[in-house]
Amino acid sequence: MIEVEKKFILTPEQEKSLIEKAEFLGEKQFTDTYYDDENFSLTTKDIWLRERDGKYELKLPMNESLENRVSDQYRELDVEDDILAHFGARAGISIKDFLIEKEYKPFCEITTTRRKYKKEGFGIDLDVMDFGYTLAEIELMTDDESKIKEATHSIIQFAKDHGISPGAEIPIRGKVVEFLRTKNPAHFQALIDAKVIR
Ligand code: V4E
Repeated sequence: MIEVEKKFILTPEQEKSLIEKAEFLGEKQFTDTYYDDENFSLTTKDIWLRERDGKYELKLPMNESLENRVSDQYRELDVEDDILAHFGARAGISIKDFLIEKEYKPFCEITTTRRKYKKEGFGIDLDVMDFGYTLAEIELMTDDESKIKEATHSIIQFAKDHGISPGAEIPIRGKVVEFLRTKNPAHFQALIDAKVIR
């Protein structure tokens, strides 16, 4: 299954409309630490390596090239051996030693409080971050890469039904991008130069 998701910044009224009659699935808090080297070798290729509450996860772009990106879809690896294999790490090395060898260091730490809801088959995540940023994500599962566009369209329609217009001309900044914009302008600029963000 492929998770198609779209981020939104909501007004209190839009949030109220979205969660009205939605099923509340629970609240959780997690802390993410993101890693890269001093040349931003990973993130300028749109590769995101993080430790979430002690568990390593890697998000890889599904687009063929940054210039030809068809959607903001990522492939996710959450098994340490798969992550190490992706990087071609030598056999038997621990992920901690691999990070040291590659000089991948933490560049961002974010604690998120997430409330999860379900409504009409759509997943809704309301995220509040510890650095004063809030985001909503609407998600839909699909079983086929060819249906990503269709799923994205359904998400946009669902949002519109709740008075939320996506504003396609300005992509919503994810939490890490917003963190870098405010706290590490040099890294933020490197992502713009690499066309990972605009
Ligand atoms: C994919 C990505 C980053 C990694 C963080 O991903 P995100 O979905 O924002 O985090 P989160 O906590 O919601 O993960 P989940 O719990 O759903 O697994 S950091 C930047 N990106 C990509 C990105 C981009 N290319 N452009 C913009 C404007 N924002 C984000």
